[in-house]
Amino acid sequence: MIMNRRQMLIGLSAAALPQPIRAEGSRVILRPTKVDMVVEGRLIEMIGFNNSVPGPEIRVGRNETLSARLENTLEEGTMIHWHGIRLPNAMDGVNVLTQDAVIPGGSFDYRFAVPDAGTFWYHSHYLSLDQVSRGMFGPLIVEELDPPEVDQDITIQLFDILTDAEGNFDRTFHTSHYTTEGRLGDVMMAFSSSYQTRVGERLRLRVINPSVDRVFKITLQGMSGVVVALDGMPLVAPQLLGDMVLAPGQRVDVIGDVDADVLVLESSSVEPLLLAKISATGSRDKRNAAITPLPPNGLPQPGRITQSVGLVMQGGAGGKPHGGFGSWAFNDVSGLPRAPLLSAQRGETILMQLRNDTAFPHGIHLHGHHFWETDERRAPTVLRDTTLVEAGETKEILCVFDNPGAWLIHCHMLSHQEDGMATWLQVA
Ligand SMILES: [Cu+2]
Repeated sequence: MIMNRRQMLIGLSAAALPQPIRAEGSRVILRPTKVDMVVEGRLIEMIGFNNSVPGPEIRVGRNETLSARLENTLEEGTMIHWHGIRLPNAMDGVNVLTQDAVIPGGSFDYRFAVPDAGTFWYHSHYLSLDQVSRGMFGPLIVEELDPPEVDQDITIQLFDILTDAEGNFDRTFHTSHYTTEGRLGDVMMAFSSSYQTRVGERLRLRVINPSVDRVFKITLQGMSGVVVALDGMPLVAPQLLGDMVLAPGQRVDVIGDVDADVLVLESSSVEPLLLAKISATGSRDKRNAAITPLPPNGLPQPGRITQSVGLVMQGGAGGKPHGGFGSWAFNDVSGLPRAPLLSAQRGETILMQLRNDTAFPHGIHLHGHHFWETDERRAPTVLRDTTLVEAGETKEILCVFDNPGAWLIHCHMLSHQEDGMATWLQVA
């Protein structure tokens, strides 16, 4: 569903997304193709998996094996990264570090077990600023063995598109895209897997931000409930639903009861924008059962800290000079250095100090693992795979590096990643 600012305020028309694909026991085929989308009344040429932007929602049960073949019918290389999944390194879909690009006409078989239930997503990790902005992403939902009782389990994907003066997809790149917040689109949107509900229904909303650079601030109206998971990982204590800030790559799971039409609002500016409306028609008896925490995924708890590593974000407009060749750098290096940022023995707990020495926020994403955010006493708080570090802010995270391989850590503002904000680490 695409709307411009005016349409968003006066009414919404829902476009049907493809039916979810169940992945147990059969191979999923993902084929990127050209897709025409209607944006502000004009056809825009995008690229989507299986003729759809977003790509089909893949659903699979926890501990099952996901088997997916990427068939590249594009005239350019590509590959798929499975964001947030703790998978074998060779399946991670990262250019150079874990695989070569799948060439036009080529294919690649991804096959891995999914150890954690939760809300994940997949996207191109090749020329990703360009390919993700053109639509190469989709949800990957790993279902609990005993899912919470809800009337609907709805996926909401936030996105934006940059258009030019004629309203066509703008593929030109300006220096300012790389040195500021990124290549923000002028048309914001949300794709919901359902647009109908009833007063009294209990909904699970899985909100995903696959946009390339935009930090969304989302307010939900018309329902009351709790946040039950962040980046796919259940919260021990669900948090009362309030404004939700999602950096690119992040996810928030909400369970709540419907009081009226459910409005998904972007509330960064004074005048909130309506991104999606799930209309309440009719009603059902409200559920009396309390909303309980989701079952934990059982990730290892942090142990004694054996290494402390600093990661300093540098560069951008107004930033101090640094030693890297790009607009952005980590620790004075732009792009992947020959030596890893850190080498960990399997099972080590490492403290990483993420220091944002720039004038812009960054969403730092670690591959192959989740990590703990910490409080002032360095006690672990919540598990994430992507954390938003505001301008001037320093965050300390704790990670148990128990997944062997060469793993990328980068800014998920893909303009920043492309212009230097990426490095890697080695787990033996
Ligand atoms: Cu960044």
